[in-house]
Amino acid sequence: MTRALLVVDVQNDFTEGGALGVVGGADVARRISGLLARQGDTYDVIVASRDWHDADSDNGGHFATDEQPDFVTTWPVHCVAGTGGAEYHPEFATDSVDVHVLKGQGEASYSAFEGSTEDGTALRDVLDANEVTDIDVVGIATDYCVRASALDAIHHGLTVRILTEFVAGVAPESSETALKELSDAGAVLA
Ligand code: VGL
Repeated sequence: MTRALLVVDVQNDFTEGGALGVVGGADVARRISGLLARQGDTYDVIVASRDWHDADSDNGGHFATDEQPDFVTTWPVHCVAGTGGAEYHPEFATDSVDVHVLKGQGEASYSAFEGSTEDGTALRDVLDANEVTDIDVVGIATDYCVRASALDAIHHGLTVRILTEFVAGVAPESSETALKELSDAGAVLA
């Protein structure tokens, strides 16, 4: 068994005070740092993803430009590449992260599996090169990017666990629905 940890989008804009701040986001950043300090060495590969949208575009309709965001398919401008909002939350200790993935350049890209490293290697190829069989998924947001990333991990044939103390969602109801859907799809809620 080769186990990876995927930390999804623990970025300033998805935490309290950010453009799309999720309640509990900063707490998740702190908890993940604690997890890494205690158990980081039990993972063979640690990956972190960041939403990394273009500044000069609506990113395929992902940014609400002419109307109010509906917070389901359209969103306030967030995580624009190179801005403070797109940086990792300062309380997410990234020193043990082996692989950094960027996603969402010109498109929504909820899943980290749509992302790639700075040298253009797709996340799935990083995991395959490391012969990863199992993946734990944590981060923000439970009901959007964590959900989409974990579903893609299952579709990629990985054994998936969602560490539910280390996720935060946009809304309680859709987060609960997402966890149920992930469980039904074969993920273990740990
Ligand atoms: C996300 C809403 C919009 C996420 C990204 O990271 O879950 N949510 N864009």
